[in-house]
Amino acid sequence: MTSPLTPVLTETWDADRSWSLDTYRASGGYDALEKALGQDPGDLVQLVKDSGLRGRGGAGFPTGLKWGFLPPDDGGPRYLVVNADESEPGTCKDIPLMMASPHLLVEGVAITSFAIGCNHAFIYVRGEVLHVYRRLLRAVEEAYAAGLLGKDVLGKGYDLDVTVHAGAGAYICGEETALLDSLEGRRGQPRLKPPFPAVAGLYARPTVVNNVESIASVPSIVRHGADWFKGMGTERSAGYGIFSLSGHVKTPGQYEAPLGITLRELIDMAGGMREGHQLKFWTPGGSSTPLFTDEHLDVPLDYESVGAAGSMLGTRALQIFDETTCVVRAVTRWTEFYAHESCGKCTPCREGTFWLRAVLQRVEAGQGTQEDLDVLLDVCDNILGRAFCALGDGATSPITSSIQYFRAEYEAHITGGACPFDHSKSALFD
Ligand code: L3W
Repeated sequence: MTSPLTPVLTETWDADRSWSLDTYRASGGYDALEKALGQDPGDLVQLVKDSGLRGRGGAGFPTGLKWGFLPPDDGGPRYLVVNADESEPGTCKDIPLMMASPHLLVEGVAITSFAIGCNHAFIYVRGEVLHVYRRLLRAVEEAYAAGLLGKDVLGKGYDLDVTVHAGAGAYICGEETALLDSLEGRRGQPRLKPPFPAVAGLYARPTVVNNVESIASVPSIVRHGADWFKGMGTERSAGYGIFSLSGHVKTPGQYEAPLGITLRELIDMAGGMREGHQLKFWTPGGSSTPLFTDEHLDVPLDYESVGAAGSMLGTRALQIFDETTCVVRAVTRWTEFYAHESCGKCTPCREGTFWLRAVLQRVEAGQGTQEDLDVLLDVCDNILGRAFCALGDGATSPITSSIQYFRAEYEAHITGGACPFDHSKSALFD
């Protein structure tokens, strides 16, 4: 693991038994909780607002503002739910963070819960990653035993219970309201918004839902202050984040860096592209964000710049492909994923992803027609903005952007009657 520029979240990842309470405390772990418990909760919310921290799960919504949306205390329960259902293709930041430094998340949960007046927090972790679930359970157990959770946390008169919950492995449960339904014991499907979870969330009570990395960023903000955090990144995209680099780079992995860094700089940190190969296309934030090409190597990876260049920063899942990769094959694989994971609640996504998959499989196999490209764009147009949640829109992003940048490659499949690539050379979508 390399963390060349801002090793904050990843600071202790390489330490011996980095996941243990002893190691975490040796590097100042839980000092921020002690500091926070001596402050006014409202001041903590203001601190996070002032820091400019924006949600690290994909949408980039200001974290402090979200906390501030909770209605005034009515004496009933309010909840914090951590979205640890990392499933966006290419995204691999929350899982390594929870494996390497689970106490950073637990400390963030405790500080956030205190700030928003919550006495019961939940961490909803993706079902397939049993090892992460076990590691979190162990960390929570250690924290209870050390008086960092439970009754009278650190003797400051504040009570907090934390429940770690494993889902059953569905991409839709990363959508915050589907996650809440699943946590309540129902089939995970998105709810109509508004009301937003801040007003009516878990068990219809006020609930803050935040991504793992957002919550894990809170202890450092409490420790060092809002100005320190704002001093990194760009004016409107403050701070640092974990960029997951995968695919055709020499050293794939997690690179923690300030927002606003470019792919060119990150590829350098990752040792460059595979020897003798050039960048062809990449995803800035997972497969749900429009593709970029080698023209976009110098786009600053912050919310504004990536948006202005026609994509989304999303989860900072940088999947990198060189010229040996067939873009039609890559997009077909992603579309198979979306069709499989569509929850079926709304017609545009359920039916649309079914047909997108069928048409793409035909085109990829060299059995498509020119008309199929119009059909693909037309189906995408009928999903975009009409699906019940963001997952439908996300399914269209790789298709429309790849046709925009690589139409000739689609046409080569159609006119040549076969895929022109030798997939063994890319070795990513065999
Ligand atoms: C109260 C208002 N709260 C907005 C809250 C809302 C949510 C947050 C962002 O999609 C993206 C998506 C994927 N009062 C509010 C309010 N909120 N207005 O702010 O909301 P929103 O609707 O902008 O986004 P979202 O539905 O949370 C998330 C993209 O992330 N993505 C996918 C990520 C997938 C994972 C995963 O695998 N688990 O993270 C990748 O880029 O396309 O655009 O909390 O309640 N007036």
